[in-house]
Amino acid sequence: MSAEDVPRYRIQTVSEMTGIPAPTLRAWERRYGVPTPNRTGKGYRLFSARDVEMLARMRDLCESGMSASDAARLVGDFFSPADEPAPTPGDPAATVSRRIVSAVERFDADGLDREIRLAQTMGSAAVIFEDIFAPALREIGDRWHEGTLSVSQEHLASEALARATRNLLDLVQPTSAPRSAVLACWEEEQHVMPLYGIAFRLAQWGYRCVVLGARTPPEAVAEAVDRLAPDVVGLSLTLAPPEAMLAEQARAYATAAGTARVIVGGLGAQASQAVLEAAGLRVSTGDIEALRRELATSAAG
Ligand code: B12
Repeated sequence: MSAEDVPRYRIQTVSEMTGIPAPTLRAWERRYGVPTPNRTGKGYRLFSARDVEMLARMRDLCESGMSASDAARLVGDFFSPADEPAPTPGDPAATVSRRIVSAVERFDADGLDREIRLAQTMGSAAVIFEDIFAPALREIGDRWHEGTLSVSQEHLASEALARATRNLLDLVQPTSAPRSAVLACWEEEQHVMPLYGIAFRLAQWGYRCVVLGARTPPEAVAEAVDRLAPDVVGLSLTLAPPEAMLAEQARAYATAAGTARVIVGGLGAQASQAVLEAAGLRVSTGDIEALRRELATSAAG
């Protein structure tokens, strides 16, 4: 028996550790068998560390709006995996990220959904995206680029992760926020996931984000700015076009944004900083703390 499975905690202790009332703990065991703790000779429940972890996950899922029966099924599946790799000790986010990749390798669509739903309980939305979804996306995409994962596997993963990311953003978006942002990909840009990475950060800083998505030309940005009057326009550029075309497009985006503050980020933006700045656009170097400070200053000013 591993240390995690040793029965040690009485029900009151577990209730204090997890914040779950003791009657709820008994009800979850009775209704769903989640978890099924050992009993002492006198019949008192004794929970293991694994049981406590299971309960904490169950609590998080219920708090995020899932029904107790769905949460129990998910938690039960995760803690008794059949043919899936066991979680390895160490960083839990990295472990779940690897399990997402591994589900894609097996083309296990249900397993992929389970891992993604579990990931959604593992911290703030920005952390879930940056520490779990983005590393999985990068690895899956890189393996597709090098030919060790098929187009079909890449699509399976991109679609599932994109759906989960959008749902997560809907959940965490502030509703009546004092500030707003319009986020869009540069003309011809298809890498849309980086936009969501920045949306989670902006949501955390109190911005309501409208995501226009892939391939958004300056005219479309202009219309959104006109209708929504955002404080910030965030543009994502991964693959930059040739320099002369980029400079022309950059000027068009600067005009389209009007008085809103424009920030361009992404791999392509960093590589073309001088051209973009010459057109009056501000380039994010990827230092998220610097961006937070900069936006806070401009919002105050
Ligand atoms: C997934 C992926 C795809 C998917 C995209 C799915 C989708 N709907 O988004 C698909 C399969 C469609 C794809 C297609 C292509 N891809 Co691709 N793709 C990737 C991959 C693996 C991951 C990209 C990603 O989602 N990263 C996750 C995000 C969260 O991270 P990020 O990009 O670093 O973004 C962060 C910051 O840059 C910053 N940021 C980004 N934007 C902004 C904006 C603002 C305002 C701010 C403040 C910050 C900010 O914040 C983000 C969050 O932390 C990368 C390789 C990699 N390891 O990154 C290649 C990569 C980007 N792709 C590449 C290429 C070449 C292509 C294709 C041309 C391949 C082809 N031959 O068809 C096409 C082109 C599509 C196009 N015209 O846009 C190259 C680009 C090389 C380059 N820069 O010159 C890369 C680097 C792969 C490589 N090693 O060669 N790709």
